[in-house]
Amino acid sequence: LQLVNALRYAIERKQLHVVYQPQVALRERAIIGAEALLRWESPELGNVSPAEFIPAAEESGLIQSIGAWVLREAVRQAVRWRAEGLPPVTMAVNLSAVQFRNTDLPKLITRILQEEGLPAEYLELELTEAVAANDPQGAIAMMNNLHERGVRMSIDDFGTGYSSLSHLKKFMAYKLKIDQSFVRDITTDAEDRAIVNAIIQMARSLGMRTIAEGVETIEQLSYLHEHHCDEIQGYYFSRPVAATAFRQLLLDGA
Ligand code: G
Ligand code: G
Ligand code: MN
Ligand code: NA
Repeated sequence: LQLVNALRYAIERKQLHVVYQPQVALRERAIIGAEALLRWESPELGNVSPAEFIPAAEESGLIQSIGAWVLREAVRQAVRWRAEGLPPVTMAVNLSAVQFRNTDLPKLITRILQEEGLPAEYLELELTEAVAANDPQGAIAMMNNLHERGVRMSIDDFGTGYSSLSHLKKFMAYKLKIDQSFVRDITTDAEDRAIVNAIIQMARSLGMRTIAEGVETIEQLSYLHEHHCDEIQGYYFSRPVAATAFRQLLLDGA
C-alpha cells in the first residue's frame, strides 16, 4: 500500500523517467531500435524496479495513467530524434497485461501518434508471450486492431510463455524477442542453442524477425549472428541509458 501511495503522485512529482536501450541489427551493424524502459526514483523508497511497481500499478489501476505517460514520453523522444535528423529508430514500448486488455488502447495509441506526429510504423509494442498465451483470442483481436493501425507488435520474453503454435501464426507479430534465459549460456549449453536455433527458424518460416535479449559478450553475439538472428539487445552493446546518451550512440553509429 505504501508503494501504491508513493506511486500515485510519482508522475506529478517527476520521479518517473524513461531510459532507452539500443536494438542493433546484426547484418547492418546499426542501431535500428530503442526499447523504452521505465525507471522510478522515489525519495522515500529509493530506486524501485518496474518489476516491482508495475504489478502494484496494475492492481491499483494506476497502470492506465502510467502506461499512457510512458507511451507519450517514448513517442515524443522518437519524434525529437527524427527532427534532429538522427538515423531513424523504431521505438519499442512495453505493454502490461492490464493495458493490453483495455479496449481503449488502440484509440489511445492512435491519438498519441497523431498528436505527437510519429508515423505508426516507428512504434513497436512489446507484449509478453505469457500475456498473449493467457488469452489468445483476445490477443489476436487486439494485435489485429493495432496492426491495422500500422503499429508493429513484438512478443517479449519469447520461449517462456507457452503460446501454442496455432495461435502464434495468427498473432500479427513483427518480431519475436528471444528471452534472455536462453541467451545467457548459449555458447556452452547445447539445449539452449537448440531452443534458440528452433525459435529463429520458426520465426523465419512465419515471416517474423528475431531479436535476442540479454546479449553481454562478443561470443554470444557471434553465435547469434552466425545463426541468423536479426538483432541483439543487451549490455554488450549498451545498458539502458538516458535520452541524451542514446542520442550520442546514434551519432557514433554501431
Ligand atoms: O529494465 P528492467 O530490467 O528494470 O525492467 C524490469 C521489468 O519491467 C521488465 O520485465 C520490463 O519489461 C518491465 N518494464 C520496464 N518498463 C516498463 C514499462 O514501461 N511498462 C511495462 N508494462 N513494463 C515495463
Ligand atoms: O522483460 P523485458 O525484456 O522487457 O525487460 C528487459 C530487461 O532486461 C530490462 O530490465 C533490462 O534492464 C534488462 N537487460 C537488458 N539487457 C540486459 C543484459 O544484457 N543482461 C541482463 N542481465 N539484463 C539485461
Ligand atoms: Mn521488453
Ligand atoms: Na524480455
